[in-house]
Amino acid sequence: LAGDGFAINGNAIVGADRDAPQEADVPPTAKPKSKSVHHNVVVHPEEKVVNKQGAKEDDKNVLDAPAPNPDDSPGELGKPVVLPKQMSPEMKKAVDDGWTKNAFNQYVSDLISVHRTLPDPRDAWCKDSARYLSNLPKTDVIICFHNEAWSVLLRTVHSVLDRSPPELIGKIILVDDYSDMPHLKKQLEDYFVAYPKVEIVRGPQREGLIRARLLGAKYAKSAVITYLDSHCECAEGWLEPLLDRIARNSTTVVCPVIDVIDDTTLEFHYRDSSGVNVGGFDWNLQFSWHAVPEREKKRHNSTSEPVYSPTMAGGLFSIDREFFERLGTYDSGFDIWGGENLELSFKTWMCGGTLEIVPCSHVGHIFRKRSPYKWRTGVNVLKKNSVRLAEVWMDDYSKYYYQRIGNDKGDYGDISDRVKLREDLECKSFKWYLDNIYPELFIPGDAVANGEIKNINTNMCLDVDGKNEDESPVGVYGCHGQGGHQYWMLSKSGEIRRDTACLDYAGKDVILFGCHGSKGNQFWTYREGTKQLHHGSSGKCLAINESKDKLIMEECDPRFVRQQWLMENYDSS
Ligand code: LR7
Ligand code: MN
Repeated sequence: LAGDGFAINGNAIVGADRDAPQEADVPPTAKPKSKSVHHNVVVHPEEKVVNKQGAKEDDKNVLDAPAPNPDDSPGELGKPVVLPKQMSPEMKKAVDDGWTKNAFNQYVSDLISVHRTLPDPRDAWCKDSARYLSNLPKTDVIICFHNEAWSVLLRTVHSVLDRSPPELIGKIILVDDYSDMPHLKKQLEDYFVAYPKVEIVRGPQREGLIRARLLGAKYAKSAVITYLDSHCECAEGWLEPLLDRIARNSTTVVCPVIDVIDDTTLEFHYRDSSGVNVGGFDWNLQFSWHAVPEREKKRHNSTSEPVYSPTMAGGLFSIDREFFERLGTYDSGFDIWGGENLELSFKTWMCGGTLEIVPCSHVGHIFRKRSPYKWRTGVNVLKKNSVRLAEVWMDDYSKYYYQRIGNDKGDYGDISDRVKLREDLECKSFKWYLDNIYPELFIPGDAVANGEIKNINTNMCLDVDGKNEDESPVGVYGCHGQGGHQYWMLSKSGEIRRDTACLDYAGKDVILFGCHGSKGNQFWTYREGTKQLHHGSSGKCLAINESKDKLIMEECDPRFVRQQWLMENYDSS
């Protein structure tokens, strides 16, 4: 593993092999424990082990159970906290600073108890304890953070301690990925002295969340590992339904339903089981959510039963520790953020496991609109991770991703170990995965054409500014040959699509709209001879306007060059 860290547990320093601190401060009972934490760990020269003063590891999660908050305290029961419109300049500055540092409303979070209550999001079906095995395995909970807000991090940890059966929690391992915010230093260590189950591991350099998770995993001892992001809140009964699935089959990897904690008000919005989504991905290798497919619904009597999911979002899941190791954990060549969720999803399915979303288990997550922390400069980290993923796991289907990035793979490092892992595990093919686990995914190879759609005699290509979001207007932009927003597919059924969005014309503008598969406004025919793109329901043709900066729809006339388009990789057969 890259990057060994040092473990810190509470505030008294013990038994580091090197640069050993004051032994006198160390209660004798604490010492063997810290050693055992390390027995199979390569000790980094920087490694320091710190243990708490005589804290006894028993099955209690909380030393002093907190007094319940009055129901009208801010944010109790997951209610929103709304700041006044009029704020003093000092308060306004504090609010703005909180947003800048965290990309969520830290000021509001700080007003809410770190032990706040949540509504119980479970269906009645879930509350029947007879559904769960009585002898569930323990889990260690690993929470990685890079510069997380104090109240948010603490609320994450307390939500685990306060709402899990104590006998099911081994340790809570907080992995500090080289944060520099002062409250995450000694203040954090001091705070958790009172909580014997909480251990802090600090990496010696910025690793990114993937290697930080691997570092945390080295300290895990329980049968199951549960990962959470550092801005989560576990709801009542979240853990038992997850562990139950693993207890029944150790190759089942499970995710809770991820409820939304609002980034502005910290309101906890939960989804009931009828609104459960499963994970997918697109050929840009971005994760996406989808309604539970019909074929999957048919397997169940109740919407509360666990459902198969082609992929996971990444941050919140439980996995049998040995199965995780067998799968080769994560690719440690993945940097900072992204792609690891698909890697784990693909190999879980391809190498003998199953991946499920468990509707009875609910954990909230603060979804934010931007990433508040620094990534690496000068490298496209996400692309590098995704290319590693594609090279190792996607067989010939990797080409569809490469088309999306202009066939420029860049330097993605050495992957020979990961290729060998896949061989050793004798995993199934990516085609098997697509056919059996994710048949809903549109395969670009099934398209009649794919790539850019270029207006003849101009250098203008069909382009959409921004995301593949519904109702984004489609226009033209100078052809850049790099895929991205200029990558389109013409499907056999006459859609011009990208991922799940289709070119749609309802009489006004040409826009992107979710593909519905019923032709109509999304039905296009490429007339190879005249190079026209004919629209089904209107009978018009797609053209570029006179100033060559907009799309128009007009009566078809093969003499107009403005109606002539070149479809890349058009297959006339
Ligand atoms: O360099 C870093 N080091 C870290 O330790 C960068 C991040 N981190 C930590 C960070 O503090 C946080 O706890 O890693 C965690 C994830 O980072 P976020 O919260 O900034 O990103 P995110 O919520 O968008 O992350 C989603 O996608 C990631 C892809 O690598 C991971 O899989 C995250 O775990 C994942 N989060 C979820 O799945 C929660 C639900 C979001 C959705 C959909
Ligand atoms: Mn997150």
